[in-house]
Amino acid sequence: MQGKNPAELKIIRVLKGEGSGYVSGQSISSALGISRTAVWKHMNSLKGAGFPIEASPSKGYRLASPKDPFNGVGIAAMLTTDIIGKEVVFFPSIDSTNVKAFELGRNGAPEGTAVVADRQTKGKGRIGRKWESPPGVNLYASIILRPGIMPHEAHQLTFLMAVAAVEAISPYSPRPPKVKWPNDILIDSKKAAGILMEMDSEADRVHFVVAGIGVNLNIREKDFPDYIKGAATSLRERCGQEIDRAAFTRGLFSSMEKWYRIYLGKGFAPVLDEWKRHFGSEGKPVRIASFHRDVSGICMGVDNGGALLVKTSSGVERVISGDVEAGE
Ligand code: BT5
Repeated sequence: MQGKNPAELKIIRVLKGEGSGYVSGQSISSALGISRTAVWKHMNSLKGAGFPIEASPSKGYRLASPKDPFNGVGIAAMLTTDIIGKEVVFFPSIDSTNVKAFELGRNGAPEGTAVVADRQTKGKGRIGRKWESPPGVNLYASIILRPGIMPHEAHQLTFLMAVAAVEAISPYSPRPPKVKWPNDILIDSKKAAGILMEMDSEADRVHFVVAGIGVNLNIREKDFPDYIKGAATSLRERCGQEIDRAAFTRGLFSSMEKWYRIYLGKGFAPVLDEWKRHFGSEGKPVRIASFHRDVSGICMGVDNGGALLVKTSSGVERVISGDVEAGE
C-alpha cells in the first residue's frame, strides 16, 4: 500500500510543466519553500516510486519520459478530479479491490476513495464468477461512492460506470466500444472491460456502493486463459499501442466524476440516454440466461429504469437481471 506526499506531487507537476526539459534544484526549492537537501530526498523517493527522473549537476532534474509509474503516486500525480480518486489506495497485489474497498467503506473511508491494484489473486466477476487479473498489464479499480440513494436505485450506477468507461476507452478504440447489458464493454464484440457493483445498505438506505471495474489495457489476447480466448480483448490489441495505465486511470476517474456529477444533479435519465447511444443489442435477437428462467426474443431496448425489454412470442418481457447472449 502506498500513500502520496504533497511535496512530491508538486515536484512532479513542476517537472511535467517543463516536458522533458531540466528544472534547477534551486527553482524547485524556492517554488516549494523547502531546502535543496529536501528536494534531493524527494527526488530519490520519486525515483524509488518509479518516476524516470534524471539529475544533472549543472542543469538540475528532468523527467526522461512522460510515462508515469502505475502506482498511487503515479496516478495521483496529475489527477484533476475533486471526488473520484482523491484518495488512491494502491496495492501491488491484493485478493480483490472490491473486497478491500468494501472493508474501507465500512470503516468510513470518504466518498471517491479508489482502491487500485496491479494484480488481483481473487478478482471477482458477478455471481461468484472470476475476473482474470494478471499483473503488469491491466487496470483493476474499485471506487467508494456515497450517493444517498435507495437500494433499488443502486444498479443505476452500473450504467453510470459503463458510460464513463466507454468515454475513457473510446480514444484508444479504432471502432466505437459498445455496452452489453448490463455491465460489459465490448470492442469488436469482445469483452474489454467489466463492472461489478456491490453495496452496503439497509432496507431503505444505501450506506455506500463499491463500483468495481476491470479494464484490459495491455494484456495480449494470446495470454488470456483458454476459456475466454476469442471472447476477450484489450485496448493494446485494438489500437496497437502500449497504454499508459496511470494516464488511462486518471482519464477514467475524470469521466466517472463527470457522469457522477450529472447523476447527482439531474438524476438517472441523462446517464441512461448516454448509455443507450452505445447499446449494441437493440433490434437484435438475444437470449438472456438468469437464475430462474431463460428469455429469448428480439431486444427492444431498455426501459426508464434500465431493465431490458425483450419481445418474445408471448409479448414484451422486462428482464432485470441475467446475462445477455446473442440469440440464434
Ligand atoms: C464482470 O463480471 O464482468 C465484472 C468484472 C469486474 C472486475 C473488477 S476488477 C476490479 C474489481 N475488483 C474485483 O474483484 N472485481 C472488480 P461478469 O459479467 O460476471 O463476467 C465475468 C466473466 O467474464 C467470466 O466468467 C469470464 O467469462 C469473463 N472474464 C473473466 N476475466 C476476464 C477478463 N480479464 N477480460 C474479459 N473477460 C473476462
